Amino acid sequence: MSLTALISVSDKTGIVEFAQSLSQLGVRLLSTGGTAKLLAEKGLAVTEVAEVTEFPEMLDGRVKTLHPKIHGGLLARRDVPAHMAALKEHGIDTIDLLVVNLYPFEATVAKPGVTLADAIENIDIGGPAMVRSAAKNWKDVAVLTDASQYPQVLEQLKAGQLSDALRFQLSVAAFNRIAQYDAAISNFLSSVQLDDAQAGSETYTPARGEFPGQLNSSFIKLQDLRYGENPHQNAAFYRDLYPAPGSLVTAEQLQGKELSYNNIADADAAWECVKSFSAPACVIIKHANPCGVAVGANPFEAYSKAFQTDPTSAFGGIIAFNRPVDAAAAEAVSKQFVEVLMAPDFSPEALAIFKAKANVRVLKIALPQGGATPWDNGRNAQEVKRIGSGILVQSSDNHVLAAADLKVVTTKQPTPEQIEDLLFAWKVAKFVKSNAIVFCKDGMTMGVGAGQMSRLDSARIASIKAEHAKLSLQGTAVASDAFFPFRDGLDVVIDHGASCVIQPGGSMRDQEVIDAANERGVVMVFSGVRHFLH
Ligand code: 93A
Repeated sequence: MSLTALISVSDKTGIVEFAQSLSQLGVRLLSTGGTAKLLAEKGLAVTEVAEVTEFPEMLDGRVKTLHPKIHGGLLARRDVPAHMAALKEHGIDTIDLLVVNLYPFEATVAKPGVTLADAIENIDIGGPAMVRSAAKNWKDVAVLTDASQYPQVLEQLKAGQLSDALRFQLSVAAFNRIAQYDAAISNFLSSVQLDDAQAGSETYTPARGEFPGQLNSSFIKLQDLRYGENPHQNAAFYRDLYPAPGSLVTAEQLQGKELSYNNIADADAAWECVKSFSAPACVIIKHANPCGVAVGANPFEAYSKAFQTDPTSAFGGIIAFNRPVDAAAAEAVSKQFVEVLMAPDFSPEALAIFKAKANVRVLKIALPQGGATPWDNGRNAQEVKRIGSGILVQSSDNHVLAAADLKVVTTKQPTPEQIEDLLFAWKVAKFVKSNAIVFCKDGMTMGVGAGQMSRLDSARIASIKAEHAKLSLQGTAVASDAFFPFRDGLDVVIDHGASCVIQPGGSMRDQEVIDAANERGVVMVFSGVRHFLH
C-alpha cells in the first residue's frame, strides 16, 4: 500500500533531503504553500494542500490546512469500517505521515522589541491542530515535529514499516511539543500589559520586564518515589522536557537502592556545588548543606580533605566528585557509610569496590561543557519555589566571583594564598544555607556554620565543628554569605583564628566592622555580592 505524507514546516532544515528519501520510497507528498514551493523547486513531485481541499490558502495563510479533507485523513481510524466508509463517501484520502514544525513563536517573542501583532501572527493554529489529530491517531499516523526524528523514521520505513513503539513515541513527543508551545504563548501573553490607548495599534510593543521571560512549564514524570521528605508524604520525580546537559536529571544510576526524595534533593545540592570547581574537588552533603568540601591533586586527596572537615556529619552523606573516581578514592569512600555517590565516571576497579556495597547508589553524570549561559553549565536559568497558592520565580544564583572583583577594605592586604582561600571559601558559602559562615584553608573547609537565624550563632557553630574535628582554625579564611550587621560575628571568627574574611559589605555599620578588622589585624575583602540561600 502506498503511503501519503503531508509536509508543512516553517523551519525547513533537512526537509528537502527527507522528502527526497520519502519520495524514493514511493511516498506521495502533500504540502502547504511555502514548503510545496521549495520541494517543487528541488524537482520533487508534490501536491499542494489547496489542490486537495479545493480551497485556496486564505486570510494571509491563516487558513491552509483547517479542512475536513485534511483532518479526516489524519483522524480516521483504519480499523473502524464506518470511518473508512465516511472517507470514501466524502472523497477523502488517508494521510499516514505528518511532518510539521510550527510558526516560530518562541524565537519571535525572544526578539527585543517584538510587537504584539508580530507575536500574534506567529501563533500557529493549523499546525498544532494537525499535530494533535495525527498524535491522537498514533496507531495509524506517524507525526514528526522535529528534524531530529527524520533519520529514525526513514530507517524504519526503509526496513518495511514503522513500529507501534515509534509511532507512540512520536505521538508523545508531539503532545509535549504542543504543550510547550502553548505554554510559551500563554506566558508571553500573560506578561503583556495592554494599555487601551495602544491596543488597536499594529506596532504595539508590549511593555514587558526582561524577567521572568519564559517559564519552563513542561515536565515529564521520571518516577513515583516511595515517599516524600517524610514517609507520610507522597512524592514523584519530574524532569524538564529538555534538560540541560550535565544536570542531575541526566544521571545514570549504575547500582544501588532506589533514590529517595531527600537523596535527589541532596544529590542536586552536591552536584551543583562540585560542578563549580575546576580543580579536582569533592563535596559531601548532609541535609542540603555541605559538611565537607575540598580540592586536591586528585579525587582521593580531595575526598580525604573534605571528609576531615566533619567526619561525624559525613556519615550517611551524599558525595560528589567532578573527576572520574579511581580505585584509591573508591577505597577511601567505601570506608564510610555513604547514601549516594556521584561522579562523571568510575574506573572499573572503583566500580568493583562499590559492587561489594550493593546499597550504595552510584550515579554517573557527564559534566556540562561549560559556556556562557546557565544552560551550558547544566543549571536552570530560573529557580521556582512553591508558596501558598503561588510560586516565586527568580533567576538562578549563577554569579561567579573573580579575584579582580575583590575590594580590600582593611589596611592589611591579602597574600596570594589568602586570596585563593577566600575565593574557595566564597564558592562554598554560596551552597551553604543562610546564615552561612565557612572557615577554609588550603583548599578545604575547616568549619561550616549553616542555616542559623543569627550570623553570630553560625560563626559559633562553625568553630565548634572545627573543634569536634580537631582542626585548628589558626590562619583560616572565612566567608560570610551576607554582611556582618555588627562586629560581634567578626570577633567570634577572629577569636577562633581567622586571618582573613570575605563578605559582601553593604551594612549600615560597615565602618564599625572594618574598624574591628583593622583593630584586630586581619584582612577583610568585600565581594559586593550576597549569596543568601534558603
Ligand atoms: O496560519 S496557520 O495557523 N493555518 C493553517 O491552516 C496552517 N496549516 C499549516 N498555519 C498553518 N500551518 C503552518 O504553516 C505549519 O505549522 C507550518 O509551520 C507552516 C508552513 O507553511 P509553508 O509551507 O507555507 O511554509
